[in-house]
Amino acid sequence: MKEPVKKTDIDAAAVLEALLDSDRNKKSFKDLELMSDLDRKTIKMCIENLRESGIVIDGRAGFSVLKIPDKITSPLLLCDLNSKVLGRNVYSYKSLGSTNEAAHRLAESGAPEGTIVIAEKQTRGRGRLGRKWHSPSGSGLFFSLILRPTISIEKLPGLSLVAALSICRVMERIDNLEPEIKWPNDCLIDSKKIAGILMEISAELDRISYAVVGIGINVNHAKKDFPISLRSRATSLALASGIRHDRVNLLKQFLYEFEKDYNNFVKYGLRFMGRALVERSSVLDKKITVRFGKRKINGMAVGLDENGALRLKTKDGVITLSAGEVTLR
Ligand code: BT5
Repeated sequence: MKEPVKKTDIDAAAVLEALLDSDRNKKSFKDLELMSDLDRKTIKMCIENLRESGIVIDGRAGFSVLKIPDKITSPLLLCDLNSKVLGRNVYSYKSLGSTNEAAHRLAESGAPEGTIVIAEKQTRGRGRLGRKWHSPSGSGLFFSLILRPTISIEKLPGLSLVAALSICRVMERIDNLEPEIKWPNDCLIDSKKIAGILMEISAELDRISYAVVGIGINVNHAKKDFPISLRSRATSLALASGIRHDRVNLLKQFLYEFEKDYNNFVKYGLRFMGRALVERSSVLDKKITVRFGKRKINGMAVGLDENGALRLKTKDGVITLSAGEVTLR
C-alpha cells in the first residue's frame, strides 16, 4: 500500500496555499518563505512537486499559479482544508479496486480516525449487498473515511443519514439545488441518484472498532458517462446544474460540513439533526414499499427513530425497519 500523506505533501500544500493567497499577486521566494514558514530549498522542491503533479506555475518575476488540473492529489486536498481531523491523513490513488476495501485494510492496521482513501477511478466500486458502484475515471468522487466513533452499535445506521445530510448541505450551498435524502443511504436530485453511501463496520460485541464510510458522488458526468441501464435513474451535479464543478473543492467542503455533523451526531445523537433530515427526506409522508431479502412490506413512511430506523405505518400497525430498499408507490 502506498505511503500516506507525506511531509512533502504537507509542505507542498502550504506553498500552494501561499501561492493562491487572496491578493493574487506574484510571490517572491521571500514572500513564500514568510507565508509558508519553510526554507528556500524546501520551497523549490515543493514547486517542482506541484509542477510534476500538473499544476502550471509561472516562475518569471515571482511565482504564480496559472492552471490547476482536474486531478485529486494530496497537496490539492490539504491546501486550504478547513476540517481538523477528517481528510488530514490522505491515501490517494489513480485507480483502486474499491476505496472501502483499502480503507478496511488500513483501519485494521491502525490508521487514525479521519483517514481518507480516495481514487480517481474504481475497478470494483461496490454498493450494498454485492451491488456495483459505477466509478469511471475523472468525473466523480469516490472515497472512504475511517471513523472510530464512541457510540453504541445500534446508533450507527444513523451515520449514513448524517453523511447524506452533509452531502445535501454542500450541494444546496453550491448550486441552490434541492437534493433529497432517500432512506437509508442515497442522495437524489430530481428523483435521480446523485450519491450513494456504503457504511461498513468492524465491531466486537457492542464495541465499535471502526466504521468505514464509503461515498460515491457523481460530479461531472455527462449522460453518456453512465451505462445505459443507469441513464434514467442517475444524475450528476453537472447534469443538474449545467456547470462543471471542482471536485477537490467539493470534497473539502464536504469534509468540513461532515466533520461538524459527525461530531454533533456522536455527542448528541440523530435527534440533534431534527428537522434537517426530515425536511430533506424523499420518503417520509409517502406511500412506499420496502424490500429486504425476499420480504416486501407496504406502508406509509411516518418517521425516523433515534437510531435512523424508518417507522412504517402498515395495516398491522407501526413497525420499525433498520435496513431495506425503498420504492415509492
Ligand atoms: C450505494 O449502494 O449506493 C453505495 C455506493 C457507495 C459507493 C462508494 S464509492 C467509494 C466507496 N468505495 C466503494 O467500493 N464503494 C463506496 P446501493 O444502495 O446498493 O446502490 C447501488 C446501486 O446504485 C446499483 O445497483 C445501481 O443501480 C446504482 N448505481 C451504481 N452506480 C451508480 C452511480 N454512479 N450513480 C447512480 N447510481 C448508481
